Amino acid sequence: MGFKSGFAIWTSLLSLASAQFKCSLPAGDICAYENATTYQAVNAPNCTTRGLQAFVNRVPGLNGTALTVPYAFYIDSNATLDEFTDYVGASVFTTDIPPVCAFRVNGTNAEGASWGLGALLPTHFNGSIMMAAPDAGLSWGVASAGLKYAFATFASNSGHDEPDHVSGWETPEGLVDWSHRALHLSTLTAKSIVKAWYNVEPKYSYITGCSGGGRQVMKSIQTYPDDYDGAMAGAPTWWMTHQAFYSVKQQTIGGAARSNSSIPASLYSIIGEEVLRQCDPQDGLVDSIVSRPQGCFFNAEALACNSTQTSNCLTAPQLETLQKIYSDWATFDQDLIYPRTWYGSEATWNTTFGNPSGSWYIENVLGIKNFTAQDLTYELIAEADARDPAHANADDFDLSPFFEKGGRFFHWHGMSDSVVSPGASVYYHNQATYAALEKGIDIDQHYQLYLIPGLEHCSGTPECMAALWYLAGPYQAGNFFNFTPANVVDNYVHDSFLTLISWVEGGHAPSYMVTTDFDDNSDPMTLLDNRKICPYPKQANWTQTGVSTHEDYWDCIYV
Ligand SMILES: *[C@@H]1O[C@H](CO)[C@@H](O)[C@H](O)[C@H]1NC(C)=O
Ligand SMILES: *[C@@H]1O[C@H](CO)[C@@H](O)[C@H](O)[C@H]1NC(C)=O
Ligand SMILES: *[C@@H]1O[C@H](CO)[C@@H](O)[C@H](O)[C@H]1NC(C)=O
Ligand SMILES: *[C@@H]1O[C@H](CO)[C@@H](O)[C@H](O)[C@H]1NC(C)=O
Ligand SMILES: *[C@@H]1O[C@H](CO)[C@@H](O)[C@H](O)[C@H]1NC(C)=O
Ligand SMILES: *[C@@H]1O[C@H](CO)[C@@H](O)[C@H](O)[C@H]1NC(C)=O
Ligand SMILES: *[C@@H]1O[C@H](CO)[C@@H](O)[C@H](O)[C@H]1NC(C)=O
Ligand SMILES: *[C@@H]1O[C@H](CO)[C@@H](O)[C@H](O)[C@H]1NC(C)=O
Ligand SMILES: *[C@@H]1O[C@H](CO)[C@@H](O)[C@H](O)[C@H]1NC(C)=O
Ligand SMILES: *[C@@H]1O[C@H](CO)[C@@H](O)[C@H](O)[C@H]1NC(C)=O
Ligand SMILES: *[C@@H]1O[C@H](CO)[C@@H](O)[C@H](O)[C@H]1NC(C)=O
Ligand SMILES: [Ca+2]
Repeated sequence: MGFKSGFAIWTSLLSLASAQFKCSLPAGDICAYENATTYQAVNAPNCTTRGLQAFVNRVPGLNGTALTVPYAFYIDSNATLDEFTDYVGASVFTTDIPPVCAFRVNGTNAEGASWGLGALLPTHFNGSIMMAAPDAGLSWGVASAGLKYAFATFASNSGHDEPDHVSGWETPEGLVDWSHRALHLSTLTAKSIVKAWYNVEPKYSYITGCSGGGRQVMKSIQTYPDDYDGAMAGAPTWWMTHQAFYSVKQQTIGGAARSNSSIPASLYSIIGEEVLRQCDPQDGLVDSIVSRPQGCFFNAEALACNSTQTSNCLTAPQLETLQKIYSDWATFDQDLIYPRTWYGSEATWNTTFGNPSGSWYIENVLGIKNFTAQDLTYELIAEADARDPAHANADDFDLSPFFEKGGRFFHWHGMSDSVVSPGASVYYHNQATYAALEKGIDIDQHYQLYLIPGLEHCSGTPECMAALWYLAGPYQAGNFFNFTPANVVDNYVHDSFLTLISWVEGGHAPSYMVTTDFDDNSDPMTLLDNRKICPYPKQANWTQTGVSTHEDYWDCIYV
């Protein structure tokens, strides 16, 4: 069927959304997706490698890019889904999705770019698309979780399939692809495919990602403000040059392994328990969660060894190391190099502190081979900033081009993240606020930052805290669970992605979000409780007029 004749059929096939997009909000609340118009896949080819190849060959608007389709699967049941996930190794691909054609496209163009695009095109979609930002390879799990919203969904590979730390991709062109170009070209390819497939221009475009994917999201809205309308970035590694040196700093902060100043990993949980003992009540509620690590006065002496306590305690040189861990890293002039690790992140220190293991960015991107802690100097960081290969730092603080075309940016970060410091997100938000102020823009209407108490890097929480860290939305849902819990996803305050959609399409800037936790973190149907999280710099405070396990009894206040 040609694209032209498809148009006539499409106009006669406008149909209502299926009952699957059900909404259960109190009367008066926005629930745009209920009864939403959906569009049929009027021009869809047979979902085979051959059918898809013929289709992409004819997709207009790609200016002579070469597209190849290495594989395609039609998924109409959980059985075919298994076949597909086995093939692409996507362990958390969500089950119970609408029928989709799943395929990969490899693209190249004359400028030397190359990109891999994963596509999940349902037989009906509601006019909007979602991209899973590149992290390592194609994030099929995240893309699959976006199908819940009746979107056509995609994933980009940032130009290479292997994780970033596996070297081999860092050619000059590979660096540009990784920095921003592969995602941009994946986006243009996706939009052209959608237009040809459904005979309708994509209406709204969304993107989500965490960590390296969070950097890609930020780079996208900074470099190509027209690509997306709604962007969600978690724990972004936006400050690559400084992030990389901080990772080395973390590995060596206590000096040589087993020196008298190094803190053995066996003490991390003991430090974490003491932090919890002191900082938990300081936020106003003893609930095993450190909610205001920035405001905690921590007395590290409580951990000191003495004549009666000689084990499970810290010596004087170790206490000095601890002091360094909890302090911002700055130059002699007090310019910030990288923000400190926050109280309440100790449970993950075994992945970040100690164990010198090098840095792929310093070795393979900056090309400083056999880098060791002894080589670390301020001059080297300044040199890295000056070079910033392929300008991978997402450090443009002026988001006005994105704001002015109606773009909305939802930024989130866990307070218990020791991999990417939450302070790096605060720093970016502050700088972006100053840049917006200069242009007379009210930043809260366009960009909000949510710091989530007790959340580690992108997902998870320390065992001793059991904090509420789940904010739903495709990133967390698709990356960590293989299904989306229906009881969290149908309501826009409980699903951060619906919040973003309502913000973009309805102009409703959120005033808070809700996080959730579960009895059993591997089973998201076992909902335990909910709590408000607040747009920075506001913080959640229990009203004491009802249970602390329900979001209604929390306020967002300036502390
Ligand atoms: C969706 O349709 C049902 C049945 O017609 C109606 O009761 C409901 O109010 C509609 N929802 C919205 C958001 O328009
Ligand atoms: C799909 O495949 C069938 C059987 O091979 C063929 O008859 C049909 O023309 C194909 N349709 C499209 C749209 O390519
Ligand atoms: C093709 O060219 C048009 C016009 O210059 C441009 O807007 C579009 O982004 C290009 N598309 C790709 C995939 O390069
Ligand atoms: C094309 O896709 C396949 C995966 O099916 C991948 O192994 C291959 O490296 C890709 N080629 C390019 C140039 O990206
Ligand atoms: C697929 O699996 C989900 C979750 O396990 C289940 O709810 C659903 O009924 C299954 N769908 C089909 C078509 O078997
Ligand atoms: C598509 O669905 C989302 C939520 O699932 C909704 O907010 C949006 O309005 C829908 N878009 C269209 C064009 O119907
Ligand atoms: C720690 O080790 C250094 C170097 O070996 C030594 O000079 C210092 O006295 C030691 N400090 C303590 C408190 O043991
Ligand atoms: C020694 O340290 C432990 C805890 O580390 C503390 O409970 C105890 O009071 C201290 N004893 C003295 C004599 O300071
Ligand atoms: C780090 O510590 C946590 C909490 O004690 C534990 O669950 C995890 O397995 C440890 N990870 C490594 C790499 O040692
Ligand atoms: C780095 O170290 C490896 C072995 O440790 C050595 O073979 C190599 O020559 C070194 N490279 C440079 C550039 O010093
Ligand atoms: C938090 O709420 C409680 C109860 O309403 C109130 O007493 C307290 O002052 C609030 N905390 C702050 C920092 O405003
Ligand atoms: Ca607390």
